[in-house]
Amino acid sequence: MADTTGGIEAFYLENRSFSPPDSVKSDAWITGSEEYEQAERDWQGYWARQAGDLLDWSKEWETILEWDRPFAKWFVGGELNVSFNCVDRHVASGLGGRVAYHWVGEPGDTRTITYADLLADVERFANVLKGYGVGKGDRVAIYMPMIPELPVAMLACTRIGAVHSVVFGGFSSDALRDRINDAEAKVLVTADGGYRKGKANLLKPAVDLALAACPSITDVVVARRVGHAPSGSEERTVDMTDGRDHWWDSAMESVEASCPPEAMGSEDLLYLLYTSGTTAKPKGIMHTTGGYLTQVAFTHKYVFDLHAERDVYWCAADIGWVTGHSYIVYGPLANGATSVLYEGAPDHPDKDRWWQIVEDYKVSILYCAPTAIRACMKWGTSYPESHDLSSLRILGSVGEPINPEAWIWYQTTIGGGRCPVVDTWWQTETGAIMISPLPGATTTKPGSATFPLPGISAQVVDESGSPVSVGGGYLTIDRPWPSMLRGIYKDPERYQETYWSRFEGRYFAGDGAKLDDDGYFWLLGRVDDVMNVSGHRVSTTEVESALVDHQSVAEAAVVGASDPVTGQAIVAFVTLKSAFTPDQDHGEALRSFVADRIGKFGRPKTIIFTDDLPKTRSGKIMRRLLRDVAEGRDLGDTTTLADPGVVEEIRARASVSPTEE
Ligand code: 7RM
Repeated sequence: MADTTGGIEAFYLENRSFSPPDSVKSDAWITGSEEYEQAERDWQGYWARQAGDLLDWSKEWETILEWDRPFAKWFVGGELNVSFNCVDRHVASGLGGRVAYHWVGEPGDTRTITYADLLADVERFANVLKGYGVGKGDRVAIYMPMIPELPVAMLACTRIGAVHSVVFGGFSSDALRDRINDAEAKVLVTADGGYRKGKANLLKPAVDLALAACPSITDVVVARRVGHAPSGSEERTVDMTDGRDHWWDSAMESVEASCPPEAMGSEDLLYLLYTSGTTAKPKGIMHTTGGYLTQVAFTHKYVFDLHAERDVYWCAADIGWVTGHSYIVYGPLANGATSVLYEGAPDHPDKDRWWQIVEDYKVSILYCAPTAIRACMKWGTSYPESHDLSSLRILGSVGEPINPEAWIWYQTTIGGGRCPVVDTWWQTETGAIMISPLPGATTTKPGSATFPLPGISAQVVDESGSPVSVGGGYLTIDRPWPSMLRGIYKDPERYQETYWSRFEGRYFAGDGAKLDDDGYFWLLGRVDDVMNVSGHRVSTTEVESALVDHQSVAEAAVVGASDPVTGQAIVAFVTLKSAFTPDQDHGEALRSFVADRIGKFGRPKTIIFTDDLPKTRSGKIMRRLLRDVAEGRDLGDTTTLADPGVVEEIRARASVSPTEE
């Protein structure tokens, strides 16, 4: 991770703080502290007001909140439909011609999808799903690139009350298989592939491999993306299994055009999203309907100061992660926003691709991860400087701590010094933004996520769970919020144990944080065994268990080492069984083995072979030491080691290990 502790104070002293310019203040939705005070006086009433103001309900709720810790139910008795709120109501109020998505394919092809287009597609696809027997509560797995069919498939599920489980397109077939099986999904929606870094990344072969061991799947819908290159010149054959696999376009032609939305209970399951925990088994995070949509709509409107009639909003995440669920699909659509949806990489065909898109579409709100900002910094200012970025008004950051240097570069080089930067802290589990400045209201400090939003109650606590008023500790939340996870699918004990047991009466987020003298929150990164690579969560245990599944591996320990661009990089220490030779080729073989198990993003950047791992006398691997070795630091206290010599040996090896380019 980039430096987030020692240097901050010094940096902050030089750069002071940034107050929103008057141009933002003049029409900002929230301009003062009254909003926070109001929300504090009656936080349940505050959320109820948001739910009523921002959403259309077909039936009013009876109870705002039922809280039987750690199980929350929001807006109990209320009914609504998510696709109706995201699409129909905008069309009905005369906004059918408004663009929902300016879609940009990586090869340069584009599509414009209005709210009326979206409605037509969602209704038809809902009928396609119904045709395969999908009904309320059934799970639908979605494994797709960033093409318009992806939000259409998600919204179609919500229209008929089916539960989607989107699996990021970068996951391997094994990871896809495990997620489908845990959710017992009935239907899989996919595509033949997608474009990334100039190449067609094929998905269907991975799907076929996975489905050999997914007994619950009866039907597969395949959208065409790479089967025909945009030029029409390149043909690809895609294996289709008779009776199981259906092309998206022919399926859409053979169904009725209209499909009425189902009224869903506020607490009906909306989606599952699998996320890495501290064990090898991913957790199916459950989000429900009314509270989730309330908080994503609320945060999308106020954190980004959205004025839907004139803003062009771009969240450069992938829909396969929670950021895309909440801030590419549900938040922006609930608010009737116009978004950019981009398929590919930021450096294809050249390193100015993002800035070209900002210029072409006059993007006014940009939301991305610090890892992308740091990559752009590394590429140099000439790329952004050769484009007109004057349309930008608000800049957002998410996924990792943003170091002050990157914050300031973002604010000045990209934002021209006039745009507030909103550093938004939240998690798959929180569903929506929890800690963030409000542009127009909050004076920011470079590198701080500032304060919990109105209605949110977060504290930094010490080892014993007592709140600290200044200084470092553990980030916790002490009362329910509307978009909070409702649990882990099929595992209520793990939910309680993982999130609500470390500190009495508190949700523990897994993050360290610090409060400064002014009460500003500074996020310090994970305190558990979860790595953060380019804003993607990867569990050390998950990578370790993939490695030890390889026939040659005796033992493996994985750590996240600081990386100037990706935040953390995965470094694996591997002990081979004696019949195998630790060399460069073998390192490559292990890296691709892990890529097959988890996906390319979970592949170790470096593998260090060692005859032994440093362990405490009780046999616990000393990760802190391994991290020190991986980061080339001096070793601290090694006296609790069973065999201190091991570290020196590992250190000698670290300098000759195979490392990615
Ligand atoms: C939205 C998302 C969650 C973890 C979280 C943190 C880290 C996210 C920030 C951040 C510092 C931020 N969901 N994190 N946002 N750290 N400042 N603004 O990323 O479930 O994939 O990851 O990401 O460690 O616990 S996630």
